[in-house]
Amino acid sequence: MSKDQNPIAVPHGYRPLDAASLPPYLAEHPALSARLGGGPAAWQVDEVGDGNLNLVFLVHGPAGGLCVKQALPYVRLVGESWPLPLDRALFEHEALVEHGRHAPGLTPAVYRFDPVMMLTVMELLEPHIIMRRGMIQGIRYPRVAADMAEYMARTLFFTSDLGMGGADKKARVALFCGNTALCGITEDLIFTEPYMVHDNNRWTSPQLDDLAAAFRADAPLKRAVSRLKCRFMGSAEALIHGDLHTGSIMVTQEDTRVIDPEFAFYGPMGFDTGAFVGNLLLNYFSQAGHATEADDRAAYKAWVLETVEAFWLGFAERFGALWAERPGDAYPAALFAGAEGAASLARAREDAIAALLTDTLQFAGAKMIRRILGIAHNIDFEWIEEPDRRAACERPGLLLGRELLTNAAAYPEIAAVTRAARDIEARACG
Ligand code: SR1
Ligand code: MG
Repeated sequence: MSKDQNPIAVPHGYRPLDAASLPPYLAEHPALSARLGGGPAAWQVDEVGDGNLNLVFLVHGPAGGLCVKQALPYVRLVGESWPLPLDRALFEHEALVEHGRHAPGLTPAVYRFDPVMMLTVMELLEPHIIMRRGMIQGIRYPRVAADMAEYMARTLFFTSDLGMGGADKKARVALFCGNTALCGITEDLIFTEPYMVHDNNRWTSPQLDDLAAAFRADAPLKRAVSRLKCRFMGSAEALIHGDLHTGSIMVTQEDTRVIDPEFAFYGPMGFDTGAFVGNLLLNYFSQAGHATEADDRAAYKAWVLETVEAFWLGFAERFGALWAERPGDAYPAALFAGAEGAASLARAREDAIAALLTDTLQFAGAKMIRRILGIAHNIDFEWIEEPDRRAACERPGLLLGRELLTNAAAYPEIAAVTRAARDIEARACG
């Protein structure tokens, strides 16, 4: 489709900004100018968007900084031949504000949303870096497991039927139902394309041709991923971030912030927890590709798996505690009176969290496979230049992804998953 045929609705007055046009735009808004200090001539603007979809500007002034994210009417990764609705910026803003309310201090502050320019002006996070980039360098983040456990426990619990009233929740479900284009991307790119011949797919070839072909012919795997796709499409459990990989997390040693919830909608909680776990596991497998003579990355790999375990155990504990403190409409207190009732409700909580671990592992598996066989890859692997070395890291990632997707119930404890990661890697290298 050419640019002229692009059917995306563009609000009157919308124009993509650049380093020259952003300062005059910001100067029109006194509250924003005041944060920067001085005038437009003194503001340094850098466009740093390295994601797949948007423009991202970092602006520095004499008194402070801002981050500006603007939606483009097409997929940046591909170009104008792939149109994409601008209203994703609206859903992102709604989710940023709501998740920020439920998980204070774990998202960037939002200063302004412009529904014509489809841009959000946010707190400039400095000296934070994208977690994925830090992990590739082998940097440990001591807070990240607990912070991500807290973020997901709070955002998922308080937007679910466990933590809010039924009528309010249905109104929020209705609002986020409009984010169909971004849900469609996930449905196609994660749950469908990697399992078929498709122009969008790519992998390290010819090294992984055998596994790509085997997955396309794998009936149990295709049944499992299709069941999961159906869960993704039909389970309005909570307001999920929708793209919670390690590229959507900004970190320092002391601070963790979750950014970029433009894929947000009411979906299965395990999609968020699984995205985080799956991307940690992918990083684990990539470490051998970043090892040097001076650092074999063995200690860092152990830290990555400790982080997987600490995240899940922390999440389960915090989610269960919120539920115990604040029983909502879905499990009415009237049904669980007295000591026997309390024990029965505790059992219900344990069962639900155990089921959520199974969902988490299945979604983690799907996320791992799509980043190796689908259109959008991770720099954890992409930055391993030598194809044989890269494929040797990707192969165990694919194998564990398949195992989690098809056999998640065999992993009732998170420690069994980290053990499987070590075993699969050892077998692939042995
Ligand atoms: C065409 S968009 C590809 C991917 O980028 C985003 O980060 C999402 O993960 C999406 O699937
Ligand atoms: Mg993103």
